[in-house]
Amino acid sequence: RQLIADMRDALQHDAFELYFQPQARLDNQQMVGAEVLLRWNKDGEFVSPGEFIPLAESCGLILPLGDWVLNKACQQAMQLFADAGREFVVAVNISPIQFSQRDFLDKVRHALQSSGMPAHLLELEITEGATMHNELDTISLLHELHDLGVMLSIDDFGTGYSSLSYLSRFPLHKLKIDQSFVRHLLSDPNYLSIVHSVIELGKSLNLTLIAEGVEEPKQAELLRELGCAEMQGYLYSRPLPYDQLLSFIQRH
Ligand code: G
Ligand code: G
Ligand code: MN
Ligand code: NA
Repeated sequence: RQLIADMRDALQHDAFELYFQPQARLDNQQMVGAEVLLRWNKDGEFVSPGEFIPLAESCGLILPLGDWVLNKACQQAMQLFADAGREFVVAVNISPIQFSQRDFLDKVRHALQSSGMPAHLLELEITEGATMHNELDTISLLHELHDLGVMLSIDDFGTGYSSLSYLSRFPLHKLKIDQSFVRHLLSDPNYLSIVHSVIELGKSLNLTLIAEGVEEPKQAELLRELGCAEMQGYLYSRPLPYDQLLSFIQRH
């Protein structure tokens, strides 16, 4: 496909850009982190990662692209901390294909070392399911990443089909409650029950909970009452390019 060739070209010519979506504590609205979201400006138009990430995964380009994102995220994070005069956690999405490579740990170590990024400020978002089919390898890799000091979160929590038993065996820090649950939180009691249960589960396992896709103040209020610690969504901020993130931080 032409789009694959265009992607290779874009990677060589720096046409990808990182956006950052701020994350906040629900009790005091303080910004605690930001998720890195990849953007591709293709001839003046943005192509959605929902479209090009699966394509990059299907042709292997996700590996050099994922490396680029990881390194760029650490470099820009260090620059942001300097420009903003404060530090926060920066979360990077990791494709299951990256995660299943033997040299993934080395890649992470390299990104930290070459940027000077402190490990505890880097969060890796992995998804349930695909990463977990080879459980023993997954567990040992997660422990090595944990020992390196990085934060580990489960993205889109609740949408995969893996058994929940991995939660007790993986050295995780955070669960990201998928936005599909948050979207129906106020209108559908079944979703309220699910979110309530996920929060209780996370709390009992000592995991930080962050709700994704929070768009309305009433959703934030209910999530806070239910015991969810953090939020991410349009209510707090859209994903922002570097300069806008910097002014967002300076305003908050
Ligand atoms: O930013 P947006 O909501 O359009 O992202 C759509 C999807 O693309 C989300 O599932 C998000 O996790 C994924 N995505 C965005 N940036 C990256 C990235 O750098 N790496 C990977 N693997 N996925 C990403
Ligand atoms: O799969 P992942 O959770 O990484 O995807 C995050 C995606 O969700 C990004 O593409 C981001 O643009 C999108 N997003 C972030 N906040 C909101 C929100 O409040 N509402 C909606 N509809 N999408 C959001
Ligand atoms: Mn994510
Ligand atoms: Na998600």
